[in-house]
Amino acid sequence: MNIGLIAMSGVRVRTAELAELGVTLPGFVNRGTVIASLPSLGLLIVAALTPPEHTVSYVEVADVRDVKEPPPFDLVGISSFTAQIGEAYALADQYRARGTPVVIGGTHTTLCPEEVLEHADAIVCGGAEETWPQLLRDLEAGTLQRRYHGSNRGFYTRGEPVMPRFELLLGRPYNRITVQTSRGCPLDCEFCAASKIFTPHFEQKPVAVVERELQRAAGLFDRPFIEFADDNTFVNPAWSRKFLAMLARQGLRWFTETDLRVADDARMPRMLYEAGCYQLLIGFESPREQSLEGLERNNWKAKRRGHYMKAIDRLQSAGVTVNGCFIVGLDSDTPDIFGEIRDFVREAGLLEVQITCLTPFPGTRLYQRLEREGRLLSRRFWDRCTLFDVNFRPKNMSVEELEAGLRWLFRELYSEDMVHERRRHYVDLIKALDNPVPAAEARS
Ligand code: B12
Ligand code: SF4
Repeated sequence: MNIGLIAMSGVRVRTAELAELGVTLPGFVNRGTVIASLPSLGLLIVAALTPPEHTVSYVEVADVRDVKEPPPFDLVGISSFTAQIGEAYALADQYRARGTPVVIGGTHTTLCPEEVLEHADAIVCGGAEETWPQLLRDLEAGTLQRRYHGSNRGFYTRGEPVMPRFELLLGRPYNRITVQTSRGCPLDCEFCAASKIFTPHFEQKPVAVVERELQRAAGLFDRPFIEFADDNTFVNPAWSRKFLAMLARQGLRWFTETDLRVADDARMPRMLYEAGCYQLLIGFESPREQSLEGLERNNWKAKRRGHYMKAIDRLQSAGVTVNGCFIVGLDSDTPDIFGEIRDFVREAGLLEVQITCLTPFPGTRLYQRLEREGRLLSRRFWDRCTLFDVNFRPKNMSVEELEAGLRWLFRELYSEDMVHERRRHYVDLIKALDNPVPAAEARS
């Protein structure tokens, strides 16, 4: 079979004023350009799970309106996120109208299987591992099922490790190549719509398997910048030390997402730096302790609030930049929160910052609670699940105050002056290092 694997790509903001800021503010444009070109690792894994008798093409669609004549395939597999699911459906409907069978998998499918079934011949909830080869056999035998439930555990312990087919990306301009080291997260945020939704237990790849993937990517691309597509990389100290020792041998630069415990061990920041870590993205969520209360069942982040400043300083003074993430619109947030976040970011000297709006993704505990409390602005707002558009009534401010506050904060934090201030701060930190690693100057 000639199989087309289609990734919905690019980043989205719906509110016009915010979209406008997104293309004018230097700090926002930089990050947007970097991440918008990330490939779909999920589909590279699906491609790797496809037996060799089939031909696989990897296609990216940034805007479905640009697809005038979808390329012909015998089978189409589409990966789904919530924000672009309407576009994925439009594409799926076109293929099905021509008689091409369509399979949809990925995050939104796992969250809203019934809805996705209306636009697909079959859906895959959870990971593709173990189900995709079976699905292909069923299709060829004329016994395709409507639903397949992929693995939700044992990704890295059952069977041969799957090597994503990075070679399908050759010839395209990517700023970063994604590699995954873990799925799931030991924390339990009410709003979480990441890999935890189908991997309830945190699972990590053996370091040797990650090493093989990195070497494969490095063999195909010239000194690739690696973005680890993890939700929380540095959870297990023994694994982390082994992982960093391996990375230090690769000479690669990389970025990942993790939580604050990464700074608990005083030796860790230097190890990260020497292993090529350019940036850690850490969800601080809020500088206000009350706003952190109740975010996860055991209040992990609220209990850590007192360590925020020290942890940031520890990491950044070792040359590792911290991208601090803050969510606005939490239940204890009042209109003062925007100024508090701006002041925290400046006081902490954070080298990068990401502000998002609390987002009730369908299928999450947050969606269910806000629906119960009658606070959703509409029942179906999937194209606005961008992390920047407001879709609910905040508890202690109006929708308009939240939107205006978000815009104000963007202008404060992503302006040219602030971006320069952060760059200068980074250069000063690197200069102050006792023994900078040679790659330091090349990092931007
Ligand atoms: C890389 C990434 C991107 C890349 C996506 C590249 C791409 N086309 O895939 C870019 C930068 C483009 C991107 C954009 C956006 N992203 Co993003 N992104 C991620 C990130 C960091 C990693 C995803 C990843 O690679 N996972 C690893 C792979 C292996 O897992 P997987 O994709 O789930 O694939 C497995 C299964 O789902 C399944 N599967 C997946 N697809 C398919 C298809 C078929 C046919 C089958 C059979 C199986 C299958 O099999 C795979 C292997 O087991 C996650 C956060 C995270 N840590 O997960 C956020 C995340 C996915 N993004 C998110 C969001 C919100 C966005 C944006 C809306 C941001 C914005 N404002 O624009 C856009 C939406 C883009 C869109 N197309 O709709 C949310 C999505 C939540 C949701 N319910 O949709 C996440 C979870 C982050 C979060 N904060 O919660 N993102
Ligand atoms: S820290 Fe991130 S990945 Fe972990 S549960 Fe919270 S939102 Fe999900």
